[in-house]
Amino acid sequence: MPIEKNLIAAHNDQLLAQHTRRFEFVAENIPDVKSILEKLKAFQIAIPSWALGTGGTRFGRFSGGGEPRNLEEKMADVALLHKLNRSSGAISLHIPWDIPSDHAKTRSLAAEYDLRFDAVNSNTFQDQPGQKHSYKFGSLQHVNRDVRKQAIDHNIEVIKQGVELGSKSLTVWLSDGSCFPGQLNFRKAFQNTLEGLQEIYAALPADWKVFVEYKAFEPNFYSMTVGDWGQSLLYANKLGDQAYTLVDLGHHLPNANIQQIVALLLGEGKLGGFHFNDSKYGDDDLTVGSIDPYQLFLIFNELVEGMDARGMNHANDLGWMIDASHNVKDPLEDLLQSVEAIMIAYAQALLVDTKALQAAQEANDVAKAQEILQQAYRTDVRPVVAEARLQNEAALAPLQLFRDQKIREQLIKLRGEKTVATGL
Ligand SMILES: [Mn+2]
Repeated sequence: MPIEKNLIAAHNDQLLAQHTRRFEFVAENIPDVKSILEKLKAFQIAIPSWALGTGGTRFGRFSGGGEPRNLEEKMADVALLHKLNRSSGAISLHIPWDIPSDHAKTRSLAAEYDLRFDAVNSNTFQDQPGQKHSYKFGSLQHVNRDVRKQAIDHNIEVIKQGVELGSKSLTVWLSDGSCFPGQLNFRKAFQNTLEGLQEIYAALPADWKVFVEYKAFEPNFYSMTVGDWGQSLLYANKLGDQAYTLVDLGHHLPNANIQQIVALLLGEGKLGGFHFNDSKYGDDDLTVGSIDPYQLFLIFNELVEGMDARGMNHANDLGWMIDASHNVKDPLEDLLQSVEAIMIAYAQALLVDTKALQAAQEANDVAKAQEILQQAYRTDVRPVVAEARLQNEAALAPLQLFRDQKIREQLIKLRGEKTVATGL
């Protein structure tokens, strides 16, 4: 269900005068606004194939209408988001929920939509129909070699699927761990997992990366075998140069200083990818920036500072993805809000007067350092982000256009009132 270019142009025409006034007002005080706009225009955030349906909790799922029923429709939804904001030019597939039946066809559809394939994701946290061994007691950590082998083979299969699509990375998130004291020998679980990851690593093409994602708790509640960034970094260091840690914002214990974790991982050259979401209590999978936009800004401040220090390309050198579910919102509206929140935090981080901040730090001028950060954070950069969209021929106000065009209603007409996307 494509949105025509002329609809976007008409929408922009309507908002242009107001936008120009707002943009000129803020741009006047940003000396390098042109280079910030170029960075914003280049920045792309991958949409995971599982985020396009209404998510659920352990207790229930209340599907919305017009959800995508297959991979082609999921790609169409991402294409729609990308048309609206030109910042969602990648899709991240989850295997086995989204195994392409025809790779050439899937690739050409992606090219038509101007989408690339971001990291592919394996799944050893569920048992699939017909699966020989159960992951009830873990996958790569499992005491039984046959179960571990099955999990390794699955990950290698996911790499093969990714190669067919032109993806360049594999994300491994393991639900492995234990629910009760005594259930698991921690050291053996770590060793089994490491050996499994080593076999998977050996199957990586030379130009691929593997991301080891960690999570503090859930579904296991006593221990997680990749439970924090330290454990993930241990695996990544032992695996080799193609292995990196992946930071999912929701996978920390409350009040964790994620910005510091990001800074240290970047400093070690071991930060590979990012999963954006927001949370109040744990892995809540809420809309990015909906709970703590200041923390998101502080994280981006470390990302920008750390990437610049290493001469990295902001747009391409890390994997950026949203990883959230939407229990009570339209998934597409939620994703538009999430991308907007990421772009705002990124733009604010680009505004930070780095030289002045470094000088304040060197002088132990704590108050000044805080002023510098908050000066950037409290700047309303929404018109700057909108201007980047305008220059990319996207919509000045994507969510408004989505609603004005009654896109969800059209999707319901097209796909039906009761459709359920594969995923969580
Ligand atoms: Mn994640």
